[in-house]
Amino acid sequence: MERVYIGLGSNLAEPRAQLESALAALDALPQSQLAARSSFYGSDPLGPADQPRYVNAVVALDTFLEPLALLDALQSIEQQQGRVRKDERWGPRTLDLDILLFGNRRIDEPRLTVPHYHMHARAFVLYPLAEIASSDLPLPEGGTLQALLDQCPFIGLERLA
Ligand code: PH2
Ligand code: MG
Ligand code: MG
Repeated sequence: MERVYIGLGSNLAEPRAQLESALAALDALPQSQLAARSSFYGSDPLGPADQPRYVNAVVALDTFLEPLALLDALQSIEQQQGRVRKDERWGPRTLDLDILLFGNRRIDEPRLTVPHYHMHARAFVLYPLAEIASSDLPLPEGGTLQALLDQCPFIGLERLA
């Protein structure tokens, strides 16, 4: 079994409700156990500025699924929640589920790169992650979560009640 961290994001069609249903769907995944969830955070959009603010969160999932099987399951949850894939990079979406870390593995496949691109400098990933992971959490490429937090100011982020 491996500990996987998954980032959740939404900025369309009632983002908080999108995240709540995603949590229920993650909890129902086969061969997997939802171990922890962060608070929800409001965040300024990264990418095109003419889109609504996001709601973001991070969960810890303990799973026996292999990475690509988990990716398939996450993409099917995204689709069930009305995700339409467009060409626009970093455009608005009803639900985005990103595999951030998969145990201590590095994965470099056409469909999946782990650790997730850019997670190292995104406040809306690192601060929720820090709520549910130890600050000593080792990263596959060396260093710890704390070292990333030290380089990443808490800007454009708001912890939601
Ligand atoms: N996701 C993106 C693009 N921009 N901005 C915020 N604040 N939060 C996100 O989850 C996000 C984003 C593409 O996945
Ligand atoms: Mg994303
Ligand atoms: Mg994604």
